Amino acid sequence: MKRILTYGTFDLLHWGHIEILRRARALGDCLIVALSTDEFNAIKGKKAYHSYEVRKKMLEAITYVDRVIPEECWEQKPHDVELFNIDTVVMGDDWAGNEKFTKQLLGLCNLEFLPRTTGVSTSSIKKDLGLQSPVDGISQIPEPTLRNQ
Ligand code: C2G
Repeated sequence: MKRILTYGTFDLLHWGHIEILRRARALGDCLIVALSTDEFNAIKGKKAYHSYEVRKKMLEAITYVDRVIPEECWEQKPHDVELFNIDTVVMGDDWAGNEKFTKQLLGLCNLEFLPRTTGVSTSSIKKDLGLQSPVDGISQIPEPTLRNQ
């Protein structure tokens, strides 16, 4: 059983996210996604449009995703790889060579950086839709209510 792990914010889910998840899953038998929490996004300097809970529900609805776990800090990667017996960590190639991956994971598991899907990004969607963080004074549409059934 080859276990794959990837990390990200996955806000305003788009085709580029689906494509990295599809290709990551195709490299093994099971894909775990470590999803950045709202608190960790603040550390990353990102403000997601959707909350962690909404982003988690959306990822769990994707056929390529077998499990979603929280990503709470940069340093958790070696622990995640050991805990979940990961064969390969997969990221888009905007992370290629980044020490947050290479330094922490070399010798622990395989690392695959796959070409990013061009022409789409969460920031370009936000810009095109005129969605900016509340800091810019643009109010956000309230979060969708999550139903449990
Ligand atoms: N991605 C992609 N093509 C795009 C946009 C994103 O392949 N057009 C990939 C990114 O390379 C990343 C994943 O989709 O592997 C998730 O992207 P983000 O949600 O932007 O994740 P990021 O903010 O880069 O967080 O510890 C690592 C971080 O949590 C990664």
